Amino acid sequence: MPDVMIVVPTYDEIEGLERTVGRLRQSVPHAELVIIDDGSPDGTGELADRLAKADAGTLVIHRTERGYRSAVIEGMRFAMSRGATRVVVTDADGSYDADGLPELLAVSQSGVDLVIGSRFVEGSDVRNMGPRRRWAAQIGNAYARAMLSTGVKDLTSSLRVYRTRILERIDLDAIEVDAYAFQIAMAVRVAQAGGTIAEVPIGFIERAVGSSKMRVFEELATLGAVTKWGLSGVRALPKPPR
Ligand SMILES: Nc1nc2c(ncn2[C@@H]2O[C@H](COP(=O)(O)OP(=O)(O)O)[C@@H](O)[C@H]2O)c(=O)[nH]1
Ligand SMILES: [Mg+2]
Repeated sequence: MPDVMIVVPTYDEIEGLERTVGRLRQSVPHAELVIIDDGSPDGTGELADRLAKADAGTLVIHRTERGYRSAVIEGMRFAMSRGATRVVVTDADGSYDADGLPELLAVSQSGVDLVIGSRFVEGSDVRNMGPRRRWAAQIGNAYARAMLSTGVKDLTSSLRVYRTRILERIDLDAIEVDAYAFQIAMAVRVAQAGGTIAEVPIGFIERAVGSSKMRVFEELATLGAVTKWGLSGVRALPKPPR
């Protein structure tokens, strides 16, 4: 039974998946890794099957439905069903440097409920992120910080380590938003469940292969969701890590 489960949602990631999985497995060999593929037309699912066949620590879930949020939640539930105490979620494109994962896991091990691999704290190393995406992420994060009264600098990072004990206390089905807003909603839920949140600086190199599945729509939807939450009094005030 693995203590740590790494969840990698994929949609059309045939170019980067093998390298990303290899780096994650190397960085944290004691963890299991599950790829959640939503019937990618480019053959990512078949590649995932080949990777799983070659490595007992790599697993695959094929889904017929499509969606980032539902894929991540399915991965979280799978991890919990296998008895993991920590769930890592990360992208298949390799943009979040897998070398930083052991440090995130060490912070998680010390008892922090949500550890965020942060692009926007001192010590982070962000490369190749075009000015538009960087600007959108920074403005979006500053707005969410102000609206939700939180000090978390990178609420939209998709490299995270959750303790399953906090996930068990969150009604995951009640989350209706997807993509970046889902990341923010999860931080809010962790805080509301009485959880602790810490940020650890990471290396981030914007994807060099394949293309982003997120659109301007997701950015605008995130601003809309944050505005709605902020005005209705939703706050993300995590307990500081001890
Ligand atoms: N299973 C699944 N994975 C998805 C879906 N949409 C995006 N992803 C994956 O989620 C991760 C983040 O998406 P990405 O396009 O890199 O977002 P960005 O980093 O914000 O540009 C990648 O591994 C994608 O392949 C989806 O609908 N289903
Ligand atoms: Mg990405």
